[in-house]
Amino acid sequence: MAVVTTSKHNDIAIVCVKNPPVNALSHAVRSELYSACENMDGDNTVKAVVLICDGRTFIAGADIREFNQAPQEPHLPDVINRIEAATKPWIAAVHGTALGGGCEVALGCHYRVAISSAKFGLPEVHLGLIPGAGGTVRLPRLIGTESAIAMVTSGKPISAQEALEKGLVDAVAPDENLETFAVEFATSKMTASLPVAISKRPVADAPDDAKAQETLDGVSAKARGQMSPVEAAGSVIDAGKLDATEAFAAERERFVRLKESEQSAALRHVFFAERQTAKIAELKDVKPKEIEECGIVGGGTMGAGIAAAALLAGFQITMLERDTEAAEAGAQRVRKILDGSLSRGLISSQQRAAIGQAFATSIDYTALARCDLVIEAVFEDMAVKKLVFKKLCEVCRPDAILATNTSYLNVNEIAASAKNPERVLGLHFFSPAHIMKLLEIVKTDTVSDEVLATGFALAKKLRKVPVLSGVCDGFIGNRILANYRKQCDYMLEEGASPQDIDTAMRNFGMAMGPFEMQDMAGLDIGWANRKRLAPTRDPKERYVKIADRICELGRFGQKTGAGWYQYPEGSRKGIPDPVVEDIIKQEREAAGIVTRSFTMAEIQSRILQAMVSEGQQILNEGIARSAADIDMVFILGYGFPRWRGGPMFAGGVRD
Ligand code: 3H9
Repeated sequence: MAVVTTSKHNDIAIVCVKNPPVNALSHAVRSELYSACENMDGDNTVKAVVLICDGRTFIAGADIREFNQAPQEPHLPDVINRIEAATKPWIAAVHGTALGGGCEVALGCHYRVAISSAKFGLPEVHLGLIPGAGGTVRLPRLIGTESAIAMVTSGKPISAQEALEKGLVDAVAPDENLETFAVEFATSKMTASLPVAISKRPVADAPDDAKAQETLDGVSAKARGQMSPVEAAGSVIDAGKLDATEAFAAERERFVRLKESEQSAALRHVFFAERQTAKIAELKDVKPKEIEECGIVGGGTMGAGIAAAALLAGFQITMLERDTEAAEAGAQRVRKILDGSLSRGLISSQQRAAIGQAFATSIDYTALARCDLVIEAVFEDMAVKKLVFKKLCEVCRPDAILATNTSYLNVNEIAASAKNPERVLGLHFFSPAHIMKLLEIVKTDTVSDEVLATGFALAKKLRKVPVLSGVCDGFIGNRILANYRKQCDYMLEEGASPQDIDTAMRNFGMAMGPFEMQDMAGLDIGWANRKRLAPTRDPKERYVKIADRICELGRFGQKTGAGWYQYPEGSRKGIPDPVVEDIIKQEREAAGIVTRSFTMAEIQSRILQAMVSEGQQILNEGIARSAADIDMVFILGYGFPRWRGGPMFAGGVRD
């Protein structure tokens, strides 16, 4: 079946791409587009051409699945150059998202029109690539170097209105009737002479060497080890120095080199992994329950974050607290998040008002009687959780779904304490819950498929990435994290300092080092957890006491002004602390360890190995479905560098 079709509207030809789901530029699309171009040039009855797409979007880019195969002619740059060289005007008519190669095709056209909801972007950096079909050459010639660098390095799409203001788009349709608008536009241009091809125009604001270097340094610092943003900026800068032919060749060289890189392989893996986590074969035909009203038990940081996330996704929320004071404090937290969303322009004032109406607090469990779903986010203690579930079972409908947000505790045990345990599951959010994209969905032995499917449907509505986990201490994420930390503690005892380890892991690309991360999150949570596990810990297991001793001094991290580091009044930047150094020294002596120094690579490798071997264990036990799922947990929940593909991918374990 043809993926590119042509029809006529008087003198205007309409070339339409139809390659669902996102009109990616597969080999067939490229070939047929090239032929369409030849045909249009040869057809005397055609005076102008509208390039439009069927379905939900304009071309969303090259077909990423073809990147692992040998490239086939015609290559995309040749197709786009052919469009640019056409003898009659081509008008790209854009709806949805013109991304990557799709945006580059639009740049090869002589004009671009769009509907107001359309977006334009060059997101190749997120795949470890740069635009490879003239994007970095044409874009600065059209909208200037600074805007072009912003687009190619951030990968963030811009709106049709912004594209119009920057000169990327020539006209925005007043309504959704894109084809009619584009045909009218084409008719108005069909007798005019063709505009100078974008590639033949000069770059008006090409930076001098000093400015170019300053830009590259800034991009490099922000990229924290990822190559593609730096290469993308470099390619735009080159485009200002070279003529188009040389610039195309230089861009192509960078693109091909990056396509073969480990970073791009990792980011492509992540692209597909992120879309696989919600595809659970057993749930394919299971209809989720309808959820409208939700209850949240607990208005602390976690409960408030979950409440805000659910309110922003359109749910009705009742937040339960133990007394009016706590309820008001919880409500304040929720309001602060919602007001933040308003001030950042994420919601309108009307939406803010409507969300306010959908939110209530209560100190009486019976207020949750009508809820379709209740999520408890109370103190991390089995007895407390069971008590909450007991009360929920008394007041909630027998079919209401009951979820626990526990990060470590045995959800099977919690479910067993409930009436109708088939409706109980774990929904493990990550803090701040209104921002973090990860949601671990914990499957108990008793949960029904319908309830599990509802968990996945809920994640979709909340715009989170759900990852299915079995029941074990800490589920996928915190269980691996515990081993990550254990390895850090071993190295501490063997001679590395907290700063050595933090620096090594930041250089590895982690958002934060493990010790500074603990200081930020609070050391007391981990301490309580270690105490909980103490009675069942194997006495033969190596146990490092340094963290416990720090906690015994009331040093719980930033919130107490000291933890692994000390924090001078009002500062979030920790400085090394002699008290901690002393404790470490004493514990090393007590353990009879002869200390040695560690290289950064050794620290990174030991930590990665610890994560991979625990991940492997988790796979063997069937706690995680796939190595890719584990990768997503660490990238989305723990700041693992995306460009390394996640711990399993980086450690060579691939599904
Ligand atoms: C590029 O263009 C390089 C050029 O510069 C140079 C070349 C020489 N290819 O995300 P969704 C699949 S690099 C293949 O769930 P949404 C996706 O896997 C490319 N497949 O939908 C999924 O499959 P499945 C630059 C693709 O509505 C299905 O389509 N472009 C591609 O939430 C639906 O996707 C990009 O990086 C693709 N390019 O979001 C854009 N894109 O159903 C990448 C999607 O089997 N794409 N699929 O799981 C996106 O950002 C989003 O998909 C988009 C739609 C916003 C378009």
